[in-house]
Amino acid sequence: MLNLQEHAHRRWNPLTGDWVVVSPHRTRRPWLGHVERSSPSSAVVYDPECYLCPGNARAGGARNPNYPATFVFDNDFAALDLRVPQETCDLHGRGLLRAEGERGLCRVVCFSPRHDLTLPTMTPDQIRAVVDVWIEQHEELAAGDEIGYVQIFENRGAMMGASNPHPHGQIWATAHVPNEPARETHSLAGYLQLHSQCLLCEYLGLEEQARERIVFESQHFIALVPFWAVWPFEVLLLARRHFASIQDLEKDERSALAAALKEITSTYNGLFAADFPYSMGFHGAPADGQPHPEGHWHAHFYPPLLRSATGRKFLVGFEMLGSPQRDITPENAAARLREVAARP
Ligand code: H2U
Ligand code: ZN
Repeated sequence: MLNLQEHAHRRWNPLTGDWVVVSPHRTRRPWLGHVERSSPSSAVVYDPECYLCPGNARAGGARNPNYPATFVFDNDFAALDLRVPQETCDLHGRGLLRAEGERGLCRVVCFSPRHDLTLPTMTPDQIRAVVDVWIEQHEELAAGDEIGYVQIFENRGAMMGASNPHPHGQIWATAHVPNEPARETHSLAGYLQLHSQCLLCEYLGLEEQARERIVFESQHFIALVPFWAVWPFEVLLLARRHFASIQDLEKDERSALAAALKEITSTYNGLFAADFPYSMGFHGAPADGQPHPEGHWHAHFYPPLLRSATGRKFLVGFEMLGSPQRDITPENAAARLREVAARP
């Protein structure tokens, strides 16, 4: 009989339709990597060289105000703008070389004026202010006629491409729905049509029964290592209530989200006693003005670390050319995170 803690197998991601190969027996193989110390987090409250600190100059001549809490600005090196022609083209007319103009906006969100803070070291109230800014930004950007999706995210740590330790995230608002939320929306809509149920509400219920992959729970949120996780310590943060957009978060849910973000990032930092890099972001319904009964708002955390503060997982070789693969099972990863989360 197939034993998911022992035999090689593949697991299906119902949100994307992808498969991930799991090889639990390989965790017993000898490992030749070694544990190094990671660079300590920034100790200075203000860095005169930082382009995100209050009062400092940014590239392109703008200067940041002396902001007391959060600060949002248009990215000086925006990948997208609103002026491109909304045209499609099909080079040679064979349907193979297709392209279309992509309009959009890119913003940077400073979470705090303090250069040395991070989500795990900010207070829940300070993070709540960031949640409020994300909601305001989503409201403003999603209301734009030309915007079809608003992607809020944070890259943390040089390993994940963050350019600066100053606590900040980004928002990209695009005319088209990007690949990942488009696939999720398609799967969620298909499931609703077939089962008259929300895929993620059902999944949440199954995880509550199984209790194998939960990292922590609160009144409004549940954080778990999904059954189909690709990254070793990937976390899916699910809202308990069924709603489609970050704009639907009620007051107590906003505070609960702030608390959950602090909990997840603190747990990550506790795992290898070091600053834990990750990309995190929110998925909700497209901003197309349509009702999205299938949408169930959630956050994904994709951290690259595997064995230590410097030992990362690479998605190369078979993973680039075939399917993603993992050794440590999601159940095992959840147990390790749960242990850290439970520490006083
Ligand atoms: P990341 O650390 O996630 O790369 O985000 C920082 C963003 O800040 C990055 O997208 C922008 C970069 O384009 N930036 C400015 O808008 N102005 C600057 O003066 C430097 C960096
Ligand atoms: Zn700074």
